[in-house]
Amino acid sequence: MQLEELNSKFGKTDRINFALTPSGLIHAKIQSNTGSRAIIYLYGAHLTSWRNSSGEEILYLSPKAEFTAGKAIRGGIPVIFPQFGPGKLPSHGFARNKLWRVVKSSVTDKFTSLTMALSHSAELNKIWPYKFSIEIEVRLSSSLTAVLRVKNEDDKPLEFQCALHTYFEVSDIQKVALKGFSGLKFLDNLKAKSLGQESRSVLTFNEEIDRVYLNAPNELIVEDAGLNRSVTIAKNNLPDAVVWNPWQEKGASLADLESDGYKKFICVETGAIGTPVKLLPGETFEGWQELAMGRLELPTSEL
Ligand code: TA6
Repeated sequence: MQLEELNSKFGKTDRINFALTPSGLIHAKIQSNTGSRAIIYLYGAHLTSWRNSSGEEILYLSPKAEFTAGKAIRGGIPVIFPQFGPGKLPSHGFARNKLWRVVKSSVTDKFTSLTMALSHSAELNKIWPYKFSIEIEVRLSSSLTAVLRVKNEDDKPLEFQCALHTYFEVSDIQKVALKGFSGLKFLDNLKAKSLGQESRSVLTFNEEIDRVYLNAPNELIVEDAGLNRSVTIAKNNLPDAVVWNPWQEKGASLADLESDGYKKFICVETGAIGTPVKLLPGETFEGWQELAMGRLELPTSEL
């Protein structure tokens, strides 16, 4: 669908606007009634920016991110489907590297929402022979919600993994603390997916981490002492939470990450990974995450 048609069908005055970017990709700029803003590309249905009403950016987007077909945008919230990590399909599946279509937009006094969808096709059938549709609904108010829905359009069972691979911008990775992971079992991608158990009540970082925490609580917290900022992650039906930072050596090996870029983000990714989702013909999966930004409770000594 061309730009003019997108804006005439789904644009909403100053709340939802589609534009062509220098890379040739189209994105939507959306704004809530509270003044928060977000940017979502049709490519990958990829959220690349979320700013609160004060204009503070909360997601990390690499300055070296590539906006070219076939390459995932480094940062923001890549949509991971139907496979997490390496496997029969290219790593992290195909959804983040495909052009999605806009299917719905709405503006209410509570939020601005935009829904994009991707369906099975002859091209995809060659690598993943299942009839499906996936959609992501982004809802922006003072918080940012992403709802994932997958429908089995086939006459046989459908099995998949999915995740919202969120990159949070931070002041310095060594000033970040994550809460909600205490006691969780995890698959350690740095040790051939060996099973471990988290003993810490607060996760802090001084080396590479790449763990799929299984059956995580439906509320997790990202704290950044450098920005005096906390982001609460609420989730539903996305049981697992991946924590990833490549640290210096692996970070330097990523061509689309700035040098020392590892210092500026932490990935906390909600998803259904440890136990793939199974849908019978006609069944639909729905999972969502809601991100809400707040300020850290300053210790009384600093008040
Ligand atoms: O976030 C977990 C992870 O699977 C890591 O192992 C790392 O590969 C990361 O995703 C980024 O993957 P990408 O394919 O986007 O470079």
